[in-house]
Amino acid sequence: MKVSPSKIRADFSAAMSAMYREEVPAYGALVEIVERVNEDVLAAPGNALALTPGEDTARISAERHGAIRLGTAEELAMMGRVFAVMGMEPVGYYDLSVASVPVHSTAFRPVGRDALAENPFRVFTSLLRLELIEDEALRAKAAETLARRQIFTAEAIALTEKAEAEGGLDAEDATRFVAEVLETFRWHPEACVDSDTFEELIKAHRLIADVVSFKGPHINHLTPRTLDIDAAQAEMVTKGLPAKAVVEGPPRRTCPILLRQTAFKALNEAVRFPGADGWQEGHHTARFGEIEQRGVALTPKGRALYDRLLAEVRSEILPAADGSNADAYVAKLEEVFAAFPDTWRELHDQGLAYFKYAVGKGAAQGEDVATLLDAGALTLSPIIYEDFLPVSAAGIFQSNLGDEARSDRQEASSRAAFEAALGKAVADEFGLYEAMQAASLEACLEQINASAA
Ligand code: OOG
Ligand code: NI
Repeated sequence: MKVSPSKIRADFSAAMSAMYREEVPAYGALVEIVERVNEDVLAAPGNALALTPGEDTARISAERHGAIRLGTAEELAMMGRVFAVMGMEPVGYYDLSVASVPVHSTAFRPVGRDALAENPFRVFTSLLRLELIEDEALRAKAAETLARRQIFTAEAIALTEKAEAEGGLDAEDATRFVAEVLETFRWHPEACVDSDTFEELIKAHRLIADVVSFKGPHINHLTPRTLDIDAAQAEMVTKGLPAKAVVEGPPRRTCPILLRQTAFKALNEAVRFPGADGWQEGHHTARFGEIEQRGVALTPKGRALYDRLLAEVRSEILPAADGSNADAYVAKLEEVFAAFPDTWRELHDQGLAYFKYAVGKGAAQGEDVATLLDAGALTLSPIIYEDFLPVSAAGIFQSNLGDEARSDRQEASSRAAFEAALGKAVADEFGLYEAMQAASLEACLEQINASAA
C-alpha cells in the first residue's frame, strides 16, 4: 500500500522540526512561546475563531514553513522532484532583486484544500543568481565549487525515482525517504572552500557565501504559525531572544490579511575551513528563527491595494535595522492602512479577498450572492493566505544577513529563467485561491437551490 504524499510531508515536517530544534535551541524556545500564545488566544473569549471565522485550527500547532537556498539549476530541478513525492508543488515566483538580494524564489507547498488541511508545510526555495557575481574569476570558482557538490544522498535520489516510477512509496520506503531527504537540509560546520575564498564570497554578497561555501543547502529557518504575532513578539523580547525590530507585512487589524512575520536574528556559529595545515576555525551567520501570523488571501485587486499602500508607507519611512524608528514606522503603517477595508463583508463585497462559502440557516434562494449573504442563507469564512510576500521576504533576508547585504546594482530577475532551471512552470497563487472560492460557492448554490426545485 502506498503512503499518501500528505502523510510523507507531515512526517518530513515533524522530522525537520525535531532536527532544527536540536541544531538551534533558540528555535525550540520560539516554538514554546508560540504554543503558549496560541493556547491563550484559543482559550480567550471571542477567540481566534472569531478572528478568522470557520478556519480549521487543528493544523495550527503543527504548522511550519522553512527556507533553503540552492546553488544550481540541477539542484533546483531535483529538489522539485523530491518535494513532489511529498505533494508539494512550486507556487508563485518571487523576484528578490527589488531588494538587491541575489536570488529568485518559489514556494513548494501543497495546493489542494484537503492536502493543506492535512499538513500545510511549505519550503521557500531560492536559487542563487550566480551571474550577479561581478568578478569573473570568483564567479568561475563559485560555479566550480557548486558543480562539485552533491546535495542529495544516493538513496534519496533512488527513492524519488522509485516513487515517480511506481506512483508513490510504501510505508517502509517512505520512512527511509524522510530520513534520507533530511540529510540534504542538515547543517555542516565544515566548509568546502578555504577561508580566503569564503571572505571573497562574503564581500561579493553574504548570501552567495552562504550558498556556495557549504556541503548542502542547510535549512536556514523554520517558522511556526502564531495566532497573535504581537503577543509572541513581546514574549520573544521578554525571553531575551534577539528579535527583529519590526513585524513585516500589514499592520495589526480586526480582519487579518496576508501575512505578518518577525524573526530572531541569525546566530553567529562556529565553522571550519579546510586549509593547508588542517582545519581553520571561523564563523558564519545564517540560521535563525521566524514566526508568522496568517490572514485572508487577497485577490489581485486586494493585492494591488496592499502593494500600493505599503509602497506609500515605505516611500515615507523605512524601518531602520537598529529599531530606532520602529514606533514611527508602525504608526505610519497603521495610518496608511486605514484605507484598507477591515470587515469580512467589505473585503468580500469589494472583491479584495478570497472566501469559502458555507450554507447558513437563513431562508433565501437564487444566485445573487449578496442577497444570500444578507439573508444568512450563505456565510463567509476567509481563505487563509498560504504564500509569501517579496518585500517581507527581503526584510527577513536582510535582518539575518546584516545590512551590508544591500547592493545597488542589480539586473531584474526572470521568471522564465527560473522555470527553465526548475524544469516546469510555477503555479499561479491567485488561480488556486480563485478555484477554491468558486468550488465552495458552486457547492453551496447547488445545495441551496436544490431544495427549491
Ligand atoms: C528566505 C527568506 C524568505 C519568508 O518567510 O519570507 C522567507 C531565506 O532567508 O532564505 O522565508
Ligand atoms: Ni520565512
